Amino acid sequence: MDTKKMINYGLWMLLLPVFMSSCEQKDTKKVIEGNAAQQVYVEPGEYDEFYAFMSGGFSGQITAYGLPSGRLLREIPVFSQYPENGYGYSEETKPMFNTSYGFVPWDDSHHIELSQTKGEFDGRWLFVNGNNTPRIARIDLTTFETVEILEIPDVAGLHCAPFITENSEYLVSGTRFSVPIPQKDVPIETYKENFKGLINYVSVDPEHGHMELAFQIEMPGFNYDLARNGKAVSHGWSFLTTYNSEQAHSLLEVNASQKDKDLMAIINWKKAEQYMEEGRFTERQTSYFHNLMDESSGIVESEEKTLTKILNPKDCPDMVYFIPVPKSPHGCDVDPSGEYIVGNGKLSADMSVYSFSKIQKAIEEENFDGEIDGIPIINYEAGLHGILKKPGLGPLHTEFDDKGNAYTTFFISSEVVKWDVETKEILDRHATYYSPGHLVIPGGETRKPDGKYLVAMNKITKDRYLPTGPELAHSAQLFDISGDKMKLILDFPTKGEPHYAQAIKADKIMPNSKKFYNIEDNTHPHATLGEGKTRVERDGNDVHVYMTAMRSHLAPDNIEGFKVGDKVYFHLTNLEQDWDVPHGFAMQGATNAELLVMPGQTKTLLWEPKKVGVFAFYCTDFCSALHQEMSGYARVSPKGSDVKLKWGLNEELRSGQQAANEFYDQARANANATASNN
Ligand SMILES: [Cu+2]
Repeated sequence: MDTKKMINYGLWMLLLPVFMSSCEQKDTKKVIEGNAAQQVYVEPGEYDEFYAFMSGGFSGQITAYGLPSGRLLREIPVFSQYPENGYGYSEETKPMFNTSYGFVPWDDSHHIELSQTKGEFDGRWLFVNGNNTPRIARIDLTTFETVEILEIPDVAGLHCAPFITENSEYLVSGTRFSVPIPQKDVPIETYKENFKGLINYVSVDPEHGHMELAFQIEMPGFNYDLARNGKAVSHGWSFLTTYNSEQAHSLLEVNASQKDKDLMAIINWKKAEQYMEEGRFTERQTSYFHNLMDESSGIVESEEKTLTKILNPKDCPDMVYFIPVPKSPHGCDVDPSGEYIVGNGKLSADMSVYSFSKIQKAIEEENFDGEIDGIPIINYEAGLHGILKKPGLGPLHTEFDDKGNAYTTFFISSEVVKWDVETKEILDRHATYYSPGHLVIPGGETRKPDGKYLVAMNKITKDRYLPTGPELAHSAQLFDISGDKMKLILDFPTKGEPHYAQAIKADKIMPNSKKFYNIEDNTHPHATLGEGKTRVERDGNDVHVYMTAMRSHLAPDNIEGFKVGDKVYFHLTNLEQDWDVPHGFAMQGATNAELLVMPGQTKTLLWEPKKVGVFAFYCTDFCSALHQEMSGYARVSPKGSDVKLKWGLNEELRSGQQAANEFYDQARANANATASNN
């Protein structure tokens, strides 16, 4: 096929879903079967059976839904600033976005991974990757808060992440775009000489969940796309699909689709651990950031790391292998037994299912077809369990139920196909509306799937909902998979562009959900643990307001003595000790966002007044019948004015504190005078 034909072919493949979806439009309203309404109806006051966590794609966030209702429970901010609660705007959380590139307040979140113990979800943490400025985040499932972000150095487009091992030993990731390592100024056409890939192993502390970059494996300059780790029999191994084994660097839709087969990387990480212990790694200077929240103060500490440890397959035999996988693979999924690995070639008519025991046998017998950069290529047929012949067009992802069945999404033919993993027999197929990417079955990537529901995450929405202008919400579709045939029972819109999701039984999370923060445990250095301790302190141009919130007032609520050019830090402590009573804080003209402070917590908003006058602040969260009264005034005087700090509540500006402050000002002036004399 010449290049022009290839381009036409590429265009045709792109347009196909649009044609197919418009042909199917007429039938889409008649696809509901059985008692769908009863199956998804959760009575008022009742809870859903599962939590489903969906990545937000270009929103950078995660959303939590209830299943089967499809009700949106919460958006969890992760990689993007979130004015709704001040995440990434408050002084405590700004450092969460520190990277080796500086402050990066947005990313593209793709793959959700729940923590696992013995191959089952344990409900402790949630991990998700940032695709663009490569990072991995951890969310604490007792608070639904992002508590940690670790940058991954020397990779680009961390799409292939953060896939977890069955006891949460590691989060495995691979670079989507190979780059010069270390970064340097070279012509792009020197790709083959200068560009390399890295596969990264991040360890997870079993007690606290803290992440650490354990080691990186140097790999050929391919594009590493998706991964899964072995489980049960294959525990200790990772499987990663790669594309662009052509090592093209331009017009990838054509140039990276030349070969009939790409490669799946197979890594023995137990062996890698052994080589690490033996010291067979090299160290390289680099830069990446580790941002960790202290959960008792709510303050994020940011640390730059400068060293990484690299394992090279050339020095570490029996650690990395390749096996061919049909044209432009995407998903790479391991069944609950750990024996079967499904490789989906986006541009291939068939799907390859590999057998872990056959792969092991081929390795033992050295049944290899050459090597790349010292990495043996396992003979394709030797590792194969079998081929699923023409199951559909554009296979992307596979999940599993608890009865030995696999479910694969087909982007181009817009359907989910159910098939038997052992016999490779196709059992059922059901249209989706339209063009599904990932799919999720609760526990579908673990050793214990719950084969009750399946959610297809569709990339194209078109006519499914009332139109909302050119941009439509992406769409999820819930299927009942408890019987022989899949039944479509619900459509619901989603936020951003969900890529992957994971769903977990609600009872694994609900009992541990935090209701409020104990105020006695608040170790924030600017906490105000009682209304009597509220005060305002000046330190040069920095002014610290120690403020409290309690239904229904902020203390102090009248503050004078701010000056143009000041940096005012409002440290607001919510003194409430009850569930569901956050207080908000918004300052007129502040150039960031509000704060939303949970009971028992302290959060800080920076305000830099630019104008003289009296400005209002107020609580933003409707907290009581007198919420509208929960407000105050801040007086701003000209730069250099001699208006002294005064603050108070109930118009009784505290003269005692005022006197104390004058004394403090005088002491500071004396100290400054002494300092400048020396
Ligand atoms: Cu309030």
